Amino acid sequence: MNSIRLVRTLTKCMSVRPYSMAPCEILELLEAGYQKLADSDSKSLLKKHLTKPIFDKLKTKVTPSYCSTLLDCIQSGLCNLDSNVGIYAPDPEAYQTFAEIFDPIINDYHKGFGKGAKHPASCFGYGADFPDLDPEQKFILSTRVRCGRSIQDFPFNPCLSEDDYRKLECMITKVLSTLCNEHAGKYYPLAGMEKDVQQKLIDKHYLFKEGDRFLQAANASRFWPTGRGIFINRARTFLVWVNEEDHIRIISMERGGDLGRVYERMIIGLESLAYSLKFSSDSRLGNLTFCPTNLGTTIRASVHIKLPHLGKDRAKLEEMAKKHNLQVRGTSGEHTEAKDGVYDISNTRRMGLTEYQAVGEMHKGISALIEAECQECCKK
Ligand code: ADP
Ligand code: DAR
Repeated sequence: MNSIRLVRTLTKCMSVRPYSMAPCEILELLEAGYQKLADSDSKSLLKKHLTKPIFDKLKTKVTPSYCSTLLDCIQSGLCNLDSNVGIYAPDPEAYQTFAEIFDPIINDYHKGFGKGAKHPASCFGYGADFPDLDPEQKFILSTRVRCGRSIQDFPFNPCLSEDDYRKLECMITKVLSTLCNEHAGKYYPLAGMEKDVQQKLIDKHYLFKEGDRFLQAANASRFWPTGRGIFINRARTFLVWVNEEDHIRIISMERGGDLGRVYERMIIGLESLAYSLKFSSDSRLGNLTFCPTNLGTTIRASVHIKLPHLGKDRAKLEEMAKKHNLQVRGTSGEHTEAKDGVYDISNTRRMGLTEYQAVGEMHKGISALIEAECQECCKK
């Protein structure tokens, strides 16, 4: 019965969405993938929350406008059992159509954003409220604040056509070319970029990595590198990623720990783009993004920091960071190891609180970690 229902539904969708496989294949892949996940020791939020009743209820559903399936949402988590989360939204409607699996994962990741919760209206506050975290420059190498935005009326990576990627790149780079003063800069398409130039930008932590297996398994890397690229201002303190994981990533970063100045620079850049582009948002979830971990404020404020004592044991550091709603990543970002004791530590929560509160939570947590490091140092 299920396969007949899915076949009927997907056959209607063929005009909207040229699937790469037949409906019955999709169902077979879902059933086999679910069983493999259920039998695994995966620690992903997908494994934790995708119960059999929820799976059976969702496996024949598709989103109304883009015909995205449950497989489109969870195939990355089925292929990568080491996923932390394991699910992405192939289009903005997926959060509604597949709410039974997205809502418990959102609630878990963002620490208590339950079904009845509503993301608050934007409130950025003032960067001046976040003084330099490390004025003596003893611990923090650099500070970065980023947010993401999706362009209204476009789906997310798995549903974008090659033409969509080109259209998005054209729309976004047209606005980027109007940025002025400190934010003025140049756009560098990934297509045609010399490999050594690309690697240098990645090594300097400006440009996104290529070949992220989680994004590839989510069908987020099709037509690569068409439509992808990076905008860089003259001082290399303001960057915009185009069509990596999200349509737009707006990034401010600089050496040292002056979180307030980095944050203010990101706000001004975002406001300049918001003046000319319409972003995709939801009254309950806030700003919509490809990954549910980035919904709401979409803000990740991070430091590259060396903590000689606390940093000796990553597991202990992660435990201490978690108490402050902070997340520890390696030196080259997510799913990487720390090199030379440099950790990327940032706020975990991005929704259910304002931008000002999310950055405040990071400022408070990093200050607490530096305080603990100094106490450890005095004991020795
Ligand atoms: P995001 O989700 O913010 O894109 P990633 O974990 O993919 O985060 O990191 C993207 C890039 O940004 C990586 O090269 C990472 O090393 C770099 N990065 C993150 N925080 C900082 C920081 N405070 N200073 C310098 N580079 C940073
Ligand atoms: N790698 C995926 C996504 C985790 C969140 N990070 C993002 N969206 N970049 C995982 O499930 O581990």
